[in-house]
Amino acid sequence: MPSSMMTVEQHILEEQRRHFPHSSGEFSWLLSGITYATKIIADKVRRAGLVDVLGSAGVENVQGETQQKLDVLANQALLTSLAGRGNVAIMASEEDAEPIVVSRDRQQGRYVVVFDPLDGSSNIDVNVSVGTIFSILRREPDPQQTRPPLDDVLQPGYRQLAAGYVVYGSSTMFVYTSGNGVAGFTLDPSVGAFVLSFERISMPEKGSLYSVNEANADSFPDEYRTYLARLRAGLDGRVYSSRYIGSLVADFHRTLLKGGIFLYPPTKANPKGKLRLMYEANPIAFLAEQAGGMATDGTQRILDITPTGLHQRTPFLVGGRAEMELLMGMLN
Ligand code: P6P
Repeated sequence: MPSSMMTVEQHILEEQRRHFPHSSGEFSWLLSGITYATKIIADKVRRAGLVDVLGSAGVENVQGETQQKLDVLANQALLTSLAGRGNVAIMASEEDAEPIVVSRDRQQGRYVVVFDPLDGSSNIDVNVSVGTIFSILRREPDPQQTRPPLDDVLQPGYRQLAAGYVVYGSSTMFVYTSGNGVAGFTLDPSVGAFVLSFERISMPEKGSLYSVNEANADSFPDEYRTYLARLRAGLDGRVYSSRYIGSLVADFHRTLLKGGIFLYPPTKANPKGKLRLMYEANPIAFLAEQAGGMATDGTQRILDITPTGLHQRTPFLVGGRAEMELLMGMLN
């Protein structure tokens, strides 16, 4: 099939046939639950100024952050779509304090899906790119229904079966990995399908951009300030520029395609980092490694961290090999 006609669902099926010849295709069915929900989200994001989805929903989420109306809509779209797939036992969302058990599939459901339904949502009102981030984990059947749902969710990132994001930017793109490289799909509004646009994405080993909220620089540990000064002075003849959107998916998407480094170090306000391990750092780290990059918390590989809480935070450093190896050499 010409790649220009390859949809993400067909790509998943091809991947499964190639790497898991005996799989039942239910993984593709699960992924289509995510793509369906993100098409609903994309439609609302694209028309945010015309339909009543801008502004605050007037309530706080588990993070203590004011929920935007689109946060609520995006969360509901994913919960409803995934619960109807018939193979998802548990879902965990940035917007909900505890995991959600899909009662009908609690015994036999083989998947856990963890997601940030609308990351960077505070940017919506000013028309800046936002994104959906997801992580898919295996779940052993629990016929006796005795295992606490959180035990199925709190798995280290190296056990992810697949991960990805949708960036609602100048175009809407679905980027994912199932452990065999990273592929990108662009939503074609004329047919309502995500169509293959990047067969295999590789992160450049050396870039010329760094992405960090410089307003926090005074509270970074000294090594980070020294590192950023080193980049500004030039590395191997490359002088670095700074780009920071303030929306993780958009900042990472640029880093994935152009190289360089994204950093959210420990700060005074967030001494353990701001970004969430389970539904921000882990999926992005899986993608970065699959594209040839690296992701750490400053001391260890993100994917090796054993989670202790659904909403735990972590320092997050992700980028091309050259920038990451230099930083890790300065931190350790
Ligand atoms: P700051 C958005 O709120 C978010 O969770 C990420 O998308 C983004 O990378 C980060 O926070 C931005 O945080 O402190 O720089 O505004």
